[in-house]
Amino acid sequence: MNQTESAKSLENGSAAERFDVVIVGAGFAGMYMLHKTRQLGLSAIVLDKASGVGGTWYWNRYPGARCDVDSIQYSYSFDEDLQQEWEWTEYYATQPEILRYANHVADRHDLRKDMRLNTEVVSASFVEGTNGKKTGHWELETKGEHGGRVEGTFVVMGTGCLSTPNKPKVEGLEDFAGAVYHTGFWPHEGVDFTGKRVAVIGTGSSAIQAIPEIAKEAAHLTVFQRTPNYTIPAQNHPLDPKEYEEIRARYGELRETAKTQPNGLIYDRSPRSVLETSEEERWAEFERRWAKGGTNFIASFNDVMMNTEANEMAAEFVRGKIREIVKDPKTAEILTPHNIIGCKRLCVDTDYWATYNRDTVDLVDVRNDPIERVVPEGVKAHGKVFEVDALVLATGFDAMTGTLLRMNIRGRGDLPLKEKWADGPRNYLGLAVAGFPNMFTVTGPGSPSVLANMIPAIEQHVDWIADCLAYLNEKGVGEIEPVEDAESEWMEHVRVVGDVSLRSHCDSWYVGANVPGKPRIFMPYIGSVPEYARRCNEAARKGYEGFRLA
Ligand code: N01
Repeated sequence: MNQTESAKSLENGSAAERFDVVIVGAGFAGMYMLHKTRQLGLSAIVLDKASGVGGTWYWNRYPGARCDVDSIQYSYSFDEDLQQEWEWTEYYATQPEILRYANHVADRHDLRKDMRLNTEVVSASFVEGTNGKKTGHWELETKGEHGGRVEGTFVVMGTGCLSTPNKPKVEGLEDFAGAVYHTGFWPHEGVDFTGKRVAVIGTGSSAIQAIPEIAKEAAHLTVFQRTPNYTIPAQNHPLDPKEYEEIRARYGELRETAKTQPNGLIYDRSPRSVLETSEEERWAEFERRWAKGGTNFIASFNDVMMNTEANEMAAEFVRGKIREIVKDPKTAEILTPHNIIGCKRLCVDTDYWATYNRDTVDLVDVRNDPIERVVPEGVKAHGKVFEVDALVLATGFDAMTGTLLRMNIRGRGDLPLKEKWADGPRNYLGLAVAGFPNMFTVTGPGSPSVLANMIPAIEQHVDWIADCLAYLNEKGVGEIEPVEDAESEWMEHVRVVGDVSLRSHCDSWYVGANVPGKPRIFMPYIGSVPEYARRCNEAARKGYEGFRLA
C-alpha cells in the first residue's frame, strides 16, 4: 500500500488509519526505519510517547550524561553527506550534542511529518486474516496527543534496549517530602542542586557519570552503593581538527572496517594473552590503556573477558588505582569491586573516584545492610536517617525486554508476548518472534545490540528488515514469521556462545538480575558482529530461511 492508498482506507470509513509499516519509537532505530520505508515507497508512521526524537538521548538528560563510544563511531553511516557535514566537538559526545544530532537528522530527512509524538502505544495485536483477506495485520491502540487506533501490515519495534526505568523496590519512596528523580527520566528543564542535600541510589554507568557533576553543585551528597563498580577514566578531549579531517577523508573505509570487528567498533584490541606477559609488561599496557581512557581497557589482552585469571589481573590494576586516588582507605575499600571486571558493563567516567575525596561527599555501603526505607526527611539505612532534600534514583532499566513486555503485544491466537517470554525472551536472529507474524524488533534480545556499537547495529537491523520488506513486496508475500525450530536453534546458539563468556556468569542487567523475578537469561548475542551479520544475510540469501512466508 502506498501513501495515497493508506489515506484511502480512511476515506472508505475504516475506523483506524492503515499503514504498510507502523514503527514504534522515534529514536535512532525508528528514524532510520522510517527513512528506509520511504525509500521503498511504503507508507509508514512512527509513534512515540516522547515529545521529541532521540529515544534514550531524549530521556536520559541527567547531569554528566554522555556516550562512552566515540562520537565518530556512534553516529549514522547511511548518509555520507551527513557524516561529512556534521561537526562532533568532543571525542565522547554529551547528551545535548547527541540529541541535537538526532533532531538534525529528523529535519534533514523531513522525518517529523510521518511521526506522531506524545503518543504512547498501549497495545499491539496481530489480527488474523479472514476469508476475504488471507493475511493478517497489526492493530495498535495508542493514547496521548494522537491517541486512537492505527493499523499496519507490519510493525517494527524500535523501542530501545534501555527504555523502561527500573524503580527500586524501596519502601516509602512515595512518602519522601523532597523531589525524586530517575536518571532515565530526567526533567527537561534540568535540576539545580545548588545548596541542596542530595542522595544518589546506585553506582552504575548513569550514577558514575552523574555523581561528579551533582557533587559540584550540591551542599552535600550521599551515595548509597549496593555493588561497587569498575570504571575507567574517559580522558575525554575536544576532537583534533586535523585528525577529524583525516577521518572524514576515509570515513566510509573506517565504517567498513568496523563491520569486520567483533563488537562492530574500531577498537585498540590486543591479540596477546595477558597470561603470556611479565608483570612489568602487563602493568605498562594497563597503564597505557588507563591513560588513553575508555572501555578499550577491557581489550588490553585478548583473554580478559574469557579467563578468570586474566580478568583478575586487569581487575587488580583498577583496584590499585582506586586505592591510589581515594584518600580515605575505608571509603576506598567500600568502592573496590571484587567481582569480574567487565561482567557488568564497564563504566567510563570523569573524576568519579576523586569525587569521594570531597568533604561534601559520603558513601554508604548498603550491600549487606540494605536501605531500610525512605522517610519524608530522607533515606533510612544502618539504623539512622540520612536527611536529604532530593533523591536521585540511578537504578537502571528493565533492560531489553521491559518495554516490549509492558506494551501488551499479542500475536497469533491472541497469545500475549508476556506468556511466550515467561521464561525469558525467545526469537529468531533477534529480529522476529514465532507466533508474532510481521513483527520485527530492532536490536532486540538475541542480537548483538548492547554489546555492539548501537547505531551501526541499528543500521544493520533496519537494512535487513527493509530488504526483507522489499523481497516480500516483490514476491507478493503478505506474512512472514519465524518457524519454531529456527527460533529454538537460534536461542540455543545464543546460549552456547554466551556461556563461553565470563559476562553471562555474574549478576547484571544483561541477565535480568537487576529486576526482581525476571527470568535469568543472558539476553544479548555475544557471538561476533560479523558472524551475526553473516547469519542474517545467509538467511535472507536463502529466501528467508527459518521463516515461514505466506
Ligand atoms: O543502570 P545499572 P545504569 N538499592 O543497572 C543499583 C547504559 N548507559 O542506568 O549493581 C540500592 O547499571 C544497582 O546496584 P546492583 C549502559 O549500557 C550508558 O547506571 O544491582 N541500589 C546499580 O548500582 C549501562 O550499563 C551510558 O547491586 C540499587 C544501579 O542501581 C546501562 O545504561 C551511560 C537498588 C543501577 O545500575 C544501565 O546503566 C549511562 C536498590 N534497591 C547508562 N536497585 C554511556 O554510554 C538498583 N540499585 C556512558
